[in-house]
Amino acid sequence: MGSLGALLFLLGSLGALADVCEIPHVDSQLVERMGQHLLPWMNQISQEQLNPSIYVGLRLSSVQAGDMEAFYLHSLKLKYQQNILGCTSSDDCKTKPSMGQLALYMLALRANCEFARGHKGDRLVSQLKRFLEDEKKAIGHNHKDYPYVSYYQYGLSILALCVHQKRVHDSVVKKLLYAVEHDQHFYQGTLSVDTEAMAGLAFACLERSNLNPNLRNRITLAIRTAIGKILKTQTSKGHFGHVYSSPLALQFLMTSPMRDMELGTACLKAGAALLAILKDGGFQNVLMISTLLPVLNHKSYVDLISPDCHAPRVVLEPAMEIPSQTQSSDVIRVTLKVPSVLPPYRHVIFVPAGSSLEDVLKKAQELWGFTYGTKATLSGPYLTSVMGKEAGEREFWQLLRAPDTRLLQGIAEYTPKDGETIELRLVSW
Ligand code: B12
Repeated sequence: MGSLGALLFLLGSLGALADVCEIPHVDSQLVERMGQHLLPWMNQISQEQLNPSIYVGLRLSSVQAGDMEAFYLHSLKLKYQQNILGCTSSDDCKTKPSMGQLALYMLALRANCEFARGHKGDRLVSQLKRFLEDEKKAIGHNHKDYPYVSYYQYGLSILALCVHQKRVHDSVVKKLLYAVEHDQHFYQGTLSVDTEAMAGLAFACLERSNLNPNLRNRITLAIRTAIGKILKTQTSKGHFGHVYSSPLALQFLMTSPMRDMELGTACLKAGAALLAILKDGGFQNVLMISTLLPVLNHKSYVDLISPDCHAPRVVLEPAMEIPSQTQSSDVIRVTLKVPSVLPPYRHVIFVPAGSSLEDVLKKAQELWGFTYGTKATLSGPYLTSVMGKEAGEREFWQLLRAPDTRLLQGIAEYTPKDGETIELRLVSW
């Protein structure tokens, strides 16, 4: 705490000098440690585990995975091109990637300095444009309805097409502009910093590439609006929203050419807070790490407009095997509560200290009549059903610590403390 205080004090004085968005100097060993977390994932090339975000994160970072990188991209191409081009029967189509996954794949191609060209490239681009048109229709003329998927993936898809210099119709961009102008990126009364930042990244790309000249002024204004809204979410600790929203927020804020003391100081503070958490080993999720690595290298997805594919990057060595720590024999008590089903479920579960929430759910399923289902996503296992009840359209099973604190991590990463009550609540979003 003492050293963080000193760091913040130092930044306070530095703040007087910072008027663009930068983060404090990052120790290269820390970056390497972050990168090493991704290496085991690069050996997992099953369809379900392949994650274009890992590839993008590494290519925009100061570290590299050597030959594994080319092989990983090759596996991504096999998966995505087969899914898009080879989708002849309805069975094949079931595994079709979502709009956002397709967009991330396009970012991965660009991260390797490739443009979507030729027959395969055209199919990709038209597929993504079709998705966007469908989303636009779902939002409706009066902007009052919701996209089928999310505004996050809407912004991500515009960004992906933009870095490939593919123009989308003004009407598609206008939906995202309206959403930023009219505070539509709020869920349960809180701004989704990630969604706002993704929209901001898309606008920053459109502004630089001038792909929609008729909307230029509106885009510039929306960027300022998004910056203002994100700055307002900064917590006393320094995070934008919270710790896991800060990486994408910083990517966006870093794209701003605006010289502004408030922005400069806010970024230094957010960067210092993030670095303190990294030093404590606070980031484990691969998706999070892959979003953070570009920030540590002062890059963002917008740099994929003209990526530097020859930038020197340090080759990562696999992390040294740390002798497995003697497992704590302590047992903790966690109460699992599900009020959204009839009869409501409530049980005390005993698990070894350090167990994840997923371990608690497994134990409850094994011994205490609990059932649940998950689906694999790029962020890890996502809870889809509880006690046989599937979350419906625009619903999800929210994870909370009683009485009412929303968890910031998913079931695979959150580790409950002794005596905690975890609630699974079916809510609309
Ligand atoms: C939109 C969104 C949601 C929507 C998803 C529904 C939808 N139709 O899109 C809703 C509101 C339901 C949601 C719920 C949750 N979310 Co959310 N979500 C996002 C957001 C903004 C975009 C996801 C996305 O589209 N990615 C792009 C596509 C291409 O990737 P994908 O893997 O195919 O996307 C799917 C998964 O991301 C999944 N998903 C969404 N959230 C989460 C969270 C976890 C932990 C997992 C495993 C999966 C998952 O839904 C997406 C659509 O199917 C991200 C922000 C981000 N930076 O990723 C946060 C984010 C992934 N969510 C987060 C969290 C914490 C949650 C919750 C755990 C919150 C809670 N306390 O309940 C729950 C999940 C609970 C569960 N049932 O397992 C965190 C995860 C942080 C971390 N440490 O890993 C993120 C990064 C936001 C943040 N900055 O904190 N989320």
